[in-house]
Amino acid sequence: MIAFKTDVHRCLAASIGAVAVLSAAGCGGKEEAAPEVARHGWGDAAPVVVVERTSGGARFTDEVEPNDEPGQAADLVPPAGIEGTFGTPGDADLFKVAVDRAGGLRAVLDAVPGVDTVVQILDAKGEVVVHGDNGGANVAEGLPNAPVEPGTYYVKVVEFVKKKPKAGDAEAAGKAARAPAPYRLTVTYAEPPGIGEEREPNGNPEDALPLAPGGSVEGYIGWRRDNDWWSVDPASMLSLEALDIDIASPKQVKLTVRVLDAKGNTVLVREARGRGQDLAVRGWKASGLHRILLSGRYSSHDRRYAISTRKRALEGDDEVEPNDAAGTANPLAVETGALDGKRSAHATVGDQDWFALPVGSASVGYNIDVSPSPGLDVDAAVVRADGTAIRESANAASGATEKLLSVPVGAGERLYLRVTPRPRGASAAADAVYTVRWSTTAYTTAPPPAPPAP
Ligand SMILES: [Ca+2]
Ligand SMILES: [Ca+2]
Ligand SMILES: [Ca+2]
Ligand SMILES: [Ca+2]
Repeated sequence: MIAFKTDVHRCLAASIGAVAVLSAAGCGGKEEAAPEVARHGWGDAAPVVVVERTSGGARFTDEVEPNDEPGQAADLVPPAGIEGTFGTPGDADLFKVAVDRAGGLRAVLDAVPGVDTVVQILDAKGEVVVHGDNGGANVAEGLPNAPVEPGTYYVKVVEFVKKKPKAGDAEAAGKAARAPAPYRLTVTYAEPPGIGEEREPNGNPEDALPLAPGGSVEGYIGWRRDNDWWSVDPASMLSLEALDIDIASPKQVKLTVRVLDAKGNTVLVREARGRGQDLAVRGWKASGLHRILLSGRYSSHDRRYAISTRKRALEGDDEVEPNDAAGTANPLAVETGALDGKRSAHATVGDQDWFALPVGSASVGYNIDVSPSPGLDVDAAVVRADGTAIRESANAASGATEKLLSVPVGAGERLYLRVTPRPRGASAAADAVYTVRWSTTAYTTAPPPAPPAP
């Protein structure tokens, strides 16, 4: 039987089996290129006639069912495209790729109206190598640079359905039914990475690619649980220099960045509060090799993140990161024995700063002011090493100074000033700063003065 059809996307017929599909004029084809008719034998299936169209160097062919299992998958030679159809809800379509080089495979499934889709790359055994699921219905899915070696792989596109109706359950099948949904899939080899671009696989610390202090790199959070490792060796930095790190986020991804020391201990974490939020670390200073692990919720096949770093000469009272816990606290007093002083610090997304109050041989009181830049809202507290607060100040107004007055510190007692940016407004800005001013006063355990009436 020969079925004559033009554009499967407009003149869709559900009868694409092991039958022929031939292009003809008259139904508003979306590809203007003159179709070329070829005869293909796909696996053990009967030979079929397919219409070949081209777009951007990729040749498009029509999907042929059944193709839900690796053994049924039609061959696909990149660069190539498929025009297919999600037939029954939860339909899976597999295409077999004989990869001829080590590098990256790129697969992009255009947005399908009303259908939530997933794209995967499977290895020769049918195991999932990477899983792309960035969003719900009407969202393009893709994998920018799935790591491959020469050999057999499968590209799998599937409609995500919460619960596939059981075979024979006519009622459930009726509820889940929808019109056949055409789709367009493109599979190409990714461009080889240039200098400063990630090279997959880089999902393990030993695969970390170098990020030179003062340099920049780019990469994709390209699929679910894509972890990208970078290594930073601060050996080339001067003793008074620290690194400012900016991470520009793709708008689809909710990023997390971790800095780990050579032993694999996490020394610093910054987590975006939503998709597309940029991250920053200010004044990072370390000795020895460290690694940066970038990961994210959701992914992007078409937009890269960028990590850029800049060396900065520290002033004497500048904060040094990491200082997000008691164990890494900066000293509150820059000069030993001082009775008052000042510190300057940055408050970036997900940041917390700890400053250790001097341990004295006599009991003393502390007055501490924390003054944020306009638009920044911080909370300040004097706390023990375990985080329990001795005194807190949480003025809700942005840019308002937090005051901690006559905080008693006993002889030999170790306490900390903890500054936490509030998760709102300009607290997120990479250049939000605050100043800490402190002085000593008489030791008293009397309750602090009552706050002014609102
Ligand atoms: Ca199928
Ligand atoms: Ca990646
Ligand atoms: Ca800070
Ligand atoms: Ca900090």
